Amino acid sequence: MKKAAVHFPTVPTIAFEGPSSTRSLAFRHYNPDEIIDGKTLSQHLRFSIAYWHSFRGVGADPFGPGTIQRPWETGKDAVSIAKTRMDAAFEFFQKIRAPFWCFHDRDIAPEGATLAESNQNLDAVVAHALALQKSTGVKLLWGTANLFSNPRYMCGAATNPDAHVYAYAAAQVKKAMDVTKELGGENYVFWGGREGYETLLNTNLKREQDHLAAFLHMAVDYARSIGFKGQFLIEPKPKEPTKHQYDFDVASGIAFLRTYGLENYFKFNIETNHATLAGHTFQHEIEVAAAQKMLGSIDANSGDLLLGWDTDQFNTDVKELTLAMVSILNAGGLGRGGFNFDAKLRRPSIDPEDLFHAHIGGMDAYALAFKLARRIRADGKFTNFVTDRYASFDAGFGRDIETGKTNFKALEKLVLSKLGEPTPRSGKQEYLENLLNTYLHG
Ligand code: XLS
Ligand code: NI
Ligand code: NI
Repeated sequence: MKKAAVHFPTVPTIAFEGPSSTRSLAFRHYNPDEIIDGKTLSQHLRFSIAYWHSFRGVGADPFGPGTIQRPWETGKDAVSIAKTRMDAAFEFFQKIRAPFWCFHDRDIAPEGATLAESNQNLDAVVAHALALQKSTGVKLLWGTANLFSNPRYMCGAATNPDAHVYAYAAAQVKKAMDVTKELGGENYVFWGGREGYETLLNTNLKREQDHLAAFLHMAVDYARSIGFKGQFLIEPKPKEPTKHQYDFDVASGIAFLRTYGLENYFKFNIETNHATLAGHTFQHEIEVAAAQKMLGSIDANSGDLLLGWDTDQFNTDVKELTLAMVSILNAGGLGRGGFNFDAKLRRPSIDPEDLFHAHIGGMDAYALAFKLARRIRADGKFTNFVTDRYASFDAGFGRDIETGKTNFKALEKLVLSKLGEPTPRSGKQEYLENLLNTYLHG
C-alpha cells in the first residue's frame, strides 16, 4: 500500500490535558486510557463517529446547497473518491481517538445504476474499510441501509405500497447485513425514516405495519442464516421526513415488537433529539427502554429548543447528559452498544478542524457526565430518596400488591377497617433539583 496522505495536517492526535487545559484541540475530561473499574474510559464510553454526517455532510439545508468542501473529495471516479474519503475518515477516527464508527451503505459507496452495480461498489469500498479497520484498530459499532434518500423509497421501503420497492429494500438490507457482518459490526440498526405515512387517504395503515413486521422477521431469519451475531436495534423517531412514523418512540416501538413477536430480537438505539421531537426527554426514553431490558445504544446529539426539526447538533449539555448517564448506568450500561455521534457541523462551520472541535465538545461532555453520574450513584442520595419513596410497597399489603397476592376487595376492607386516609408526603422536587446542582456546579 502506498504511504497514506495526511488529510488533517494541522491537527495532531488529540491529547488529554485535564480540566485546567485551555487548549482548544485537547480533551479536558475524556482520557481514553483512564482506568475505571478495570476498564478504560474508551471501553466504557464506546464512542463512535457517524460517517454520514462527518464525511458526507456538506452543510446543505432546505434553503440552500452545501457550504462545506473537503480537500479529499478528489479521484478518477466515484469509487476511488469514496476510498480516499475513507482514508480521511479513518485518519480522523484515530486522531479523535474514537474506537468505533457507523455507516449507511450509501454513505460509504456510491449507488450504481442497478442493484448489482451498487453491490459491486459497496464490495470494493468495504474491502478498503476492512483493511483500514485492521491497520487502525477502529471497529464498526453498527451498519445500516439508507432506505430513505433514493426516490424509489419516496413512499417508504418496508411499508411501501408497491411490493417491487419492498423487495428492492429487502435486497438492499440483505447486502447491508452481509457487509456489516464482514466488517465485524457489533450491531445493526433499523431507522425507518420513510416508514410511515403522509395521509390516510392513500394509506392502509394495518397492512403497512404487517409488512414492516414481516420485513423485520425476514431480517432476523437472514441474520441467523449467515451467523450474524450483532444486536438488532430499532431507532425510534416520531416524524421527519415522514409526518407519521411507525416507530414513534420507545414505548410504541415496544408495543409494535411485542404485537408481532419480535421483542426478543431487538433493542433500541435512542437518539436524543428524536426523544425531544416525540415530546419526551432523552432520559425518559432511556428509562422506558431500560425498564424492559431493551436499552441498546445511543445516537448522541441534541436538537434546538427553538427549532422543530432534527438539527443533529453536538450535545454539550452536561446536565442533560448526566441525568441520561445515571439512567444508563442504573440499567447496567449499554453492553455492545455505544455512543454514536449522530451529529453534524453547523452550516457555516466549514473548516476540517471544526470536526475536531465538535467531537471534542461532545466527547468531553459525555465523559464528564459519566464521571458525575458515577459520583451521584456512589453517594446514593437520589437512589435512597427514591427507594424510601416507595418503601410502603416493600412489606405488608404493598408487597402483596407487587406480588399479586391481593385484590380490590381485600384492599377495600383494609382501607375501611384499618388504614383510613393516607398521609400526604412531599415529592421534594426543588430540594432534589438543588441537590443535583451541587454535583454539577459544586
Ligand atoms: C435520522 C437518523 C439516522 C439514523 C441512521 O434522523 O438519526 O441518521 O441514525 O439511519
Ligand atoms: Ni440516528
Ligand atoms: Ni436523527
